[in-house]
Amino acid sequence: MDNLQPAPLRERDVTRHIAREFYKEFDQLIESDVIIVGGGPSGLVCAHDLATQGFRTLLLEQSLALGGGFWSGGYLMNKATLCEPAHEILESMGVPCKPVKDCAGMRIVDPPHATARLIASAYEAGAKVLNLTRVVDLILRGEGTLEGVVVNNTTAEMAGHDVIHVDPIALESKVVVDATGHDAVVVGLLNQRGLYQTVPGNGAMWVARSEAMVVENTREVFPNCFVTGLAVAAVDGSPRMGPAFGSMLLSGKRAADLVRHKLKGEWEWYG
Ligand code: 48H
Repeated sequence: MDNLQPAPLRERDVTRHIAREFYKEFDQLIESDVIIVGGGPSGLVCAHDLATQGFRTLLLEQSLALGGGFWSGGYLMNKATLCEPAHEILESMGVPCKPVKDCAGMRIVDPPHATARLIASAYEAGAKVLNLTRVVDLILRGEGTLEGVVVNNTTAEMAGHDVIHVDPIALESKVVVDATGHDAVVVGLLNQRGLYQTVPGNGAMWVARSEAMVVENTREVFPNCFVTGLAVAAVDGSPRMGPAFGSMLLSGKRAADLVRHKLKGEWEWYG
């Protein structure tokens, strides 16, 4: 690139084309095959895999930045661990996963690099993203058929309804994936509506058991509602794992696989 001279843009055009592009795309996002709530590692892998297979995939994230808790390792140290074979997911995206001498099955990654590639890969696969968008309720019809989520702008929600009263809007989908980590927000909302048991929150730390249980228990917890990542431990009360992210990636992959079966009509209800 030899020419570094910036093309002269005009203010009204900048505003106009941001608005046009946003609303043109937004119109397509009102109805999706799958809505994934939460843009942490599990949600990003799930979004990548489903979008790769051609499903209309919408990822909703309440924060400005995607990535959830994967920007750093524990205690503000920016190295994180992965259990094998989760490293294959990151390596396929170009992220080095260093083996650890004397610690079979463990890999070390740079979380900012891994997170940046997970985000880029989800986009490259065709997933659509709405950030600063908080899920605050569910669309439920009849006896409790889940048909999407109700969202609001996070900043309006943070101000509180007594300060800014803005009504939320609804986004429809065939399936909703709860990838909200510790809070298991979607399952919590089902609980508030009397449709699911109490969400106990994750149990005390036990890495090996926790990682195995998260992957194994990634599932459809309610018709059309799947749970992935740390939200699985929150829903089941199973142990936490600290800065070990392998099961987040593997769970996101498993959730995508289960959702694919569901969307292809290969089972009705996988309880
Ligand atoms: C929209 C929302 C809402 C909402 C929350 O916490 P995450 O990184 O989740 P996982 O499960 O992909 O990964 C967990 C991992 O990061 C972690 O914390 C580990 C392994 N901890 C172990 C331990 O022992 O503590 O991402 C969840 C995302 C976040 O970005 C939230 O902002 C977002 O979900 N989110 N988005 N609407 N209502 N609630």
